Amino acid sequence: MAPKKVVAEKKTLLGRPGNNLKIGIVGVPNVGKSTFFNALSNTSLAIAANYPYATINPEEARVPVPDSRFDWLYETYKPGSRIPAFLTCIDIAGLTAGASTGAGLGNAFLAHVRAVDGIFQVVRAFEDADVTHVEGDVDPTRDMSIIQTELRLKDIEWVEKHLEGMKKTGRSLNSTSLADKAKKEEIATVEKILKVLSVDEKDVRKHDWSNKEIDVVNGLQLLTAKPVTYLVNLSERDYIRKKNKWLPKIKAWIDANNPGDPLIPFSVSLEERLASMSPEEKEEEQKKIGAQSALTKITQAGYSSLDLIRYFTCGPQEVRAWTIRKGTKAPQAAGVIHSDFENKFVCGEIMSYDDLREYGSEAAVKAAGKLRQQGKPYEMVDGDIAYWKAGA
Ligand SMILES: Nc1nc2c(ncn2[C@@H]2O[C@H](COP(=O)(O)OP(=O)(O)OP(=O)(O)O)[C@@H](O)[C@H]2O)c(=O)[nH]1
Ligand SMILES: [Mg+2]
Repeated sequence: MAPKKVVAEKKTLLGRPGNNLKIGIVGVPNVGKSTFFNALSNTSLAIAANYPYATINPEEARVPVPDSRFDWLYETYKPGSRIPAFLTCIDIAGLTAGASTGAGLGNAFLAHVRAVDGIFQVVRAFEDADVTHVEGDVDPTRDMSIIQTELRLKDIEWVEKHLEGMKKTGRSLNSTSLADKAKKEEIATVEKILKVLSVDEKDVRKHDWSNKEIDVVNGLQLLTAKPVTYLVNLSERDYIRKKNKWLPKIKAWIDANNPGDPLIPFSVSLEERLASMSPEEKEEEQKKIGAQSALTKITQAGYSSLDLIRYFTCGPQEVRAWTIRKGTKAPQAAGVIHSDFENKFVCGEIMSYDDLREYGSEAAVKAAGKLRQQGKPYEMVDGDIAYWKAGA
């Protein structure tokens, strides 16, 4: 008998489905969130002439995500216009201890966090007597614990409420009908989520869920299910010399509490300074101080934390990057450009960026048989270059 073919199950992504994802800037008060946000949106405003909608409203900015592949395509096609991939960032007010029970801007804050898909958590590791710390002194890991506790408490409250409701309507469930069986399974998963949060004291995203469970987790839109990128705000001096007394402790805290979450040291005051300069001045300043702005690294990390990838459309008029979620199929990827492309999808002519790089021109890629027609089941790969064909 032939061995049974084992097909690895494709992991469902945590989080809301869709391609239009947002990242929120979160932290305790006065750690430099808005200053960082302004540096980010200045960066997008500085090139706003080229790209529409850099700033959507004062708290929301679309920040270009640098990509060397995109730059190369632009140099190669020399189109009239270029539109890179964007990361939508949202500035959120500071979170204080007790927010989950309504302290400070408590519930409003948590509603804002619920509305984003990922978190940039700004952690203050700079000393400045002029900048008040709500907790009295600078202590980054205490601040990280505060945020984690508040988000977790809110999740616990949310899940408990949900569970209560489910159990109430579930009383009459019997095991014979399929729908009732599914309902029971769902209750069991919600109970497990509650256990992970309250007994294991883990963030939801740190548990290895099955696909079936992920469907339930995603339905609940939990705060601790959202990916977190820790941005540690250092003084300019510490950032330049790559040394800070808190950094080892912060690393250890992440390893102990949320292993694997990315940590990026940066300096908000340096970014603020650089953001106000012309590109030439900025280049010169970075050379002079011997350190680079961390914004590129930060936006790239935020983008990939949301499981976003991009494909390109290239031509003499425009080179453009389109943001999609990992695992997106060709018709939905085409639909990002226009819903007609999805509804009347015929096929895509697709080549990989690497092949174009290797063969040097579209014609050469085609001659090598590497420009392929892809149908509806095709799953997009990061860096694909696509021409869509849609019916009339
Ligand atoms: N020394 C120093 N001061 C900073 C830095 N970042 C921000 N500040 C100052 O800290 C104060 C608060 O900065 P914001 O960016 O408004 O802080 P925030 O985190 O948005 O604060 P809330 O919105 O109130 O939670 C301002 O006076 C900033 O000038 C930094 O990197 N170094
Ligand atoms: Mg602020």
